[in-house]
Amino acid sequence: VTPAARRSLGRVLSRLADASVSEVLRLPQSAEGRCRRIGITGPSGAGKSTLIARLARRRLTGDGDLAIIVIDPTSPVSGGAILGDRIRMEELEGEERIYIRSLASRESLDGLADNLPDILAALGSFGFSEVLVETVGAGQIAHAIRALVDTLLLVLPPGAGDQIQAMKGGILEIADIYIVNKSDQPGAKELFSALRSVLKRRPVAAGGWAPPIVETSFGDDESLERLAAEIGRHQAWAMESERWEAARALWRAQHVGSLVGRRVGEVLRALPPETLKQPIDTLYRAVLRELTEEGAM
Ligand SMILES: Nc1nc2c(ncn2[C@@H]2O[C@H](COP(=O)(O)OP(=O)(O)OP(=O)(O)O)[C@@H](O)[C@H]2O)c(=O)[nH]1
Ligand SMILES: [Mg+2]
Repeated sequence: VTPAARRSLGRVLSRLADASVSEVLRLPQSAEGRCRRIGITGPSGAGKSTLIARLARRRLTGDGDLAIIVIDPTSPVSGGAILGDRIRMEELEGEERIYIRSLASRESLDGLADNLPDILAALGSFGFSEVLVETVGAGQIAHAIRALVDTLLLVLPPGAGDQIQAMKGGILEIADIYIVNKSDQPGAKELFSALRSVLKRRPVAAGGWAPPIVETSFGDDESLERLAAEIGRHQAWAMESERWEAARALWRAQHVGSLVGRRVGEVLRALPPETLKQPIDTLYRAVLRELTEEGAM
């Protein structure tokens, strides 16, 4: 990322944060499909940011630059600055080929930023070859990010064994790589076994992906190499199966769904207050009419 590209990207992303739907649609849309997306999710304090900081340089392959998006449930708007040690990525500051941006999730329902699909698409059209997206949480948030990435990593700290038992039906269905992080701490082995016994029960179709469990810790470089390699292996598998194209189709569906939802909000807010006294079916048709006229233009 050249300094000029960094500045123009910063401007585009800031503009997207408050853009109307029609402004989003006017932005250049190209080449987003080549960008590989990796989601990193897990409970607060699991060590996700530390892990990303150590992993990032190892994911700089020959074909382009890397972007890191941190969805922050607490901060208002960071203006794209690195949030000091809150996101623990100081060691990447000054790395020319890595772009870091944090986004506020604000009150968005799914725990992601409302405009995340726009941001991810914009990063693709700026030519990034890979994006890492950090989100806090499991459950619903993991499901929401699943639909926007190629590869989903679930990061768990030792002591999460009980949670595993509770979550097995949900989150344990959707990650592509499970990470037992902070493996220097007591409880890592137990967590590993708990995960393994749950994952063993999950059938893998022929030619399908059997999610690996990787033990990592910030002081163990070799563990980070292993993780980087597992991500590469998953991407290679996805590209050879239908998964790659299916993921991109799902991204576009999510993106359009998010734009239509926001547009409906815009239309409703622009209605004269007395219109809202009409029955629901009348209102519904009024909103559809508005959207249809727009679509016909
Ligand atoms: N012992 C040990 N501590 C670690 C390791 N990785 C991270 N930590 C520590 O765990 C704490 C949380 O790390 P973060 O990287 O901020 O965790 P996070 O998952 O990004 O946290 P949130 O963004 O708040 O959800 C910090 O004090 C880290 O120094 C590790 O491998 N071993
Ligand atoms: Mg973090």
